[in-house]
Amino acid sequence: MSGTILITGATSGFGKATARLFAKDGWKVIGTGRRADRLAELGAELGTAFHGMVFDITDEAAMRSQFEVLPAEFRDIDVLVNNAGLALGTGPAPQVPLKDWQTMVNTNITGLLNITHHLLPGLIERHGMVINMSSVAAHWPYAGGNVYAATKAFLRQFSLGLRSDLHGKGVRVTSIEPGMCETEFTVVRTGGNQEASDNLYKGVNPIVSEDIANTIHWVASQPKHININSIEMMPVNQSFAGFQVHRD
Ligand code: NDP
Ligand code: 8X3
Repeated sequence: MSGTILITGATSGFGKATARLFAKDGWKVIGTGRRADRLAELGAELGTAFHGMVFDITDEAAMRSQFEVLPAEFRDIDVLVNNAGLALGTGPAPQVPLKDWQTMVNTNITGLLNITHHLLPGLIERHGMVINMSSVAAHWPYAGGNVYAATKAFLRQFSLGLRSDLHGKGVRVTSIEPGMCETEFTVVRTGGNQEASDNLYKGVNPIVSEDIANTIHWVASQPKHININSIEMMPVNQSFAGFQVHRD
């Protein structure tokens, strides 16, 4: 199977690896992100199979204007991968600036909803697919996860709700829920601290972006009558711990 796939957040990590894999497999790939230079590099690498769209996903008007100038050969989008997102901060809730909470909600939820709403009519027409990048954080609370984890729980539930509402329309929806994966995620989360990121993943043998790209490709390659509802995945070296108990 091949077609046209739009991947938000294709300048780095999961999105970039997914763009590469699908282009290699003969798909037309639209990649989005704020960093124009990264999209231009990817365009130079992938050639005419790739179209870059530069916009901040929190800016609805900018997103819409990019679709107005989308070349005709990329307009029939079959698969939307809602991947752009971020966490800000690892501290407990009372220490997190309100602005960081707002940025996470605006990016991970509002931006994702705007683009999904914009593309849904075409996805319904073409019996397409939506793949949302949630997280293990949607299921497993951890200290410092607060609003980031809540945005990812929203994504999982939105995916399931979308499936219900699109019942009978032939549109497939999947929530992918990965654990620790070494990308720019922790560098962004820690405000640019590469050392903190290196330390977090040291010895973990974490998921890598290509693993996620393979998972997305597998989901998109299922026969038309199969919907993968959700996939939770972790590195073998990550698992669960117990509750914390405070004693007075
Ligand atoms: P990266 O930081 O490597 O990539 C994030 C991508 O999101 C970039 O392409 C970035 O593009 C884009 N993005 C962020 N904010 C905006 C914005 N305001 N407007 C447009 N694009 C934006 O992280 P990952 O690849 O790891 O993360 C991808 C997704 O996977 C995220 O939603 C993350 O929450 C989720 N995830 C990550 C896990 C991990 O351990 N790494 C585990 C589970 C889920 P640009 O900066 O150019 O705008
Ligand atoms: C990112 C995975 O475990 O850092 O969503 O929250 S985790």
